[in-house]
Amino acid sequence: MTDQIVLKGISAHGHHGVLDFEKREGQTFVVDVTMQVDLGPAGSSDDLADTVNYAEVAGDVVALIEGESLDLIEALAARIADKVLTRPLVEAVEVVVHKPQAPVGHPFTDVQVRVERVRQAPVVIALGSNLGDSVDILHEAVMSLFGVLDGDIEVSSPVETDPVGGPEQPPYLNAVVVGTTYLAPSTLLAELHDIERGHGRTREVHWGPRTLDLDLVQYGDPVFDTDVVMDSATLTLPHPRAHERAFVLVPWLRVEPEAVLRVDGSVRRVADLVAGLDISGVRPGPDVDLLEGPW
Ligand code: PH2
Ligand code: MG
Ligand code: MG
Repeated sequence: MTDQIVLKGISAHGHHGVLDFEKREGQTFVVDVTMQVDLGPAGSSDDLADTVNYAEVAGDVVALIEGESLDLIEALAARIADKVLTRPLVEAVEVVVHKPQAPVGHPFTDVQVRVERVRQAPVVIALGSNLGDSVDILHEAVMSLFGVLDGDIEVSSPVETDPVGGPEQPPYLNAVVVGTTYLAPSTLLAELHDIERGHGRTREVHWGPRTLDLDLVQYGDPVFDTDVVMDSATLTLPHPRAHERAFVLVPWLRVEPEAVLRVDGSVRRVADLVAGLDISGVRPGPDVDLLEGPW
């Protein structure tokens, strides 16, 4: 993906620098921000909600330039990059901070630092299947997720669960995968839909039986306040019902005993959520390793 939004020459007065007079009097800082964003959706919808509002980014940059005094423009650039990456659609960012009036002691035209940051977010994905050979399907889905996510993943053992809601249907096998991604939430969701389709999943009966369901439960880390909270037409984060679903929380807790989930704005331990749920509909599933297979 090579689409970019480039915002150049944002300037404001800040008090960053090592020397006393820099902290006292301040000077002009100029910032360029280049964001990797998939512009396909906004290109076809012509809707601001499908892209990154560069005016808001400029506002964030000015607030950081004018904010807390730092010694180094490296630190300013890093903070700007981190802030820009909290926007769900930004996959990577390059930030250049210029300090054209820096006390260099010799004639010069500009000094700049450049940092590049890619998004790297922990993600929690819930898997479910109650049609077809569910053990095989979950194993193949886990292998596909291993390909889509970056680095190691942790996979729960499968649990067998009574269906919750929907029409009368067979029990489910559910599992949870915890991993890391460089993809923006909407891009990751598109990958999950691809994997579902690869298993013959069609989106028909709401909450009906399915060969494979992959749900994005959480994106980012609530402990560090880096989790994405969003409610668009296609994606709600965190998953709006995960906190009340034993078939999600029980396997999640097994792979991540210290897991936390944001519920109505507050960060809750998954262990505490599970303690308050009826978990009688969740039983141990087949004794298999869904990542390693075969059995
Ligand atoms: N998924 C649903 C609805 N109900 N029940 C169980 N036990 N497991 C599921 O994965 C499940 C469900 C909608 O996605
Ligand atoms: Mg689901
Ligand atoms: Mg789903």
